[in-house]
Amino acid sequence: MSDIEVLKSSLLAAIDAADTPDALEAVRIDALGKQGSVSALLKTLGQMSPEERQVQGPVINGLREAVTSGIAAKKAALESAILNQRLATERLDMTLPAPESPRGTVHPVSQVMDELAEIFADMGFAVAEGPEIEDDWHNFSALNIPDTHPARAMHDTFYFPDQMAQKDENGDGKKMLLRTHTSPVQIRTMTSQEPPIRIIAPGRVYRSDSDATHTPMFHQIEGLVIDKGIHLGHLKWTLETFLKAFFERDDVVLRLRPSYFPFTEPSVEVDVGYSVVKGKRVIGGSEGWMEVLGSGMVHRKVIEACGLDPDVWQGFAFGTGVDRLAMLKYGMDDLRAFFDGDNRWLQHYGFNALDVPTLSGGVGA
Ligand code: 2NL
Repeated sequence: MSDIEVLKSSLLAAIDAADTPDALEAVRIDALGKQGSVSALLKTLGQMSPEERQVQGPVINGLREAVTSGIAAKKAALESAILNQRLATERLDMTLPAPESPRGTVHPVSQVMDELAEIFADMGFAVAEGPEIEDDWHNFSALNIPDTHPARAMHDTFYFPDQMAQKDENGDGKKMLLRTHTSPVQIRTMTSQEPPIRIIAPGRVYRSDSDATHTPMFHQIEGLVIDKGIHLGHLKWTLETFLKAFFERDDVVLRLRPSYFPFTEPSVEVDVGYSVVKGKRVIGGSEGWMEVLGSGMVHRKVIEACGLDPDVWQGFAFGTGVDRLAMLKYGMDDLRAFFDGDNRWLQHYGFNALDVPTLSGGVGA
């Protein structure tokens, strides 16, 4: 056997014997590294005569290839053995419960929205949704709030720049804005569906207003009923039934006060009575009054603007802040904390995702 053949069989034996990636790497450095035995042989080729090189070249390169491929094959075998061992010893049973209690919670605003949808579904109301970017016709004009009406200024509207105006059917520019209330959703429902209509429209609304009790984005829910022969009695029954279900008390007392909204006539503001227990206000009784809702009979101009005959169709509407309802029901006192995303607050005030509100279970239980 030539020296090269002896070296080859000893290197292949070393490769075969290497039982860890580290041992194999040591063999590789020994043979193919800068100071390696195979590298040394390759260097001798340079000093050989052309005739000699023609004979030794293929032999030495054959050795290098045999060692290189032997190492690659062994490396793959070692790695798959390690993987198989890990697969056999490490297992993750995806059917086991999470090792720690679930961390996510349902935000109080989402919880209250789900409660409201459940309460109103039971009274035959569907949930309607619409765009948060609106045009000024759906947000204002259709609601009997003309261009010059002070309510437009009162609403602290976020307008988009004029370049972003959309074209209406006549090619006229429509001023675009972030909706200041969810009323445009109800306008869109009235212009696209035949009465009778019974909907609630919950969602985000925007006003350029920010202090301890106002955030530029907040949540509103409005309700709308359009049918024949609807009157204030229907409004009062609906709101009383809703508020008793929401606050989960039969002793909820309502007080209706005359008020003004451009889109309702007459307009009614609704207070609920509270009593003071251990220095804290609780809903129920009538020691004091808290304003919770605005409402009224839909103005005939609004019904007309939606293409309906106000002598045939009448209705009532109401609106209130979801954030405020959540604060009242669950005893939170800082509105701004709602939108901070502070995990400690969410852990404290959040709800279990598996507790879906139901009337039979008590909506907020
Ligand atoms: C409030 C008062 C209110 C309405 C909203 C309404 C919608 C249509 C027609 C007529 Cl399409 N009215 N919505 C009516 C009265 C009051 O909201 O204080 N919201 C926070």
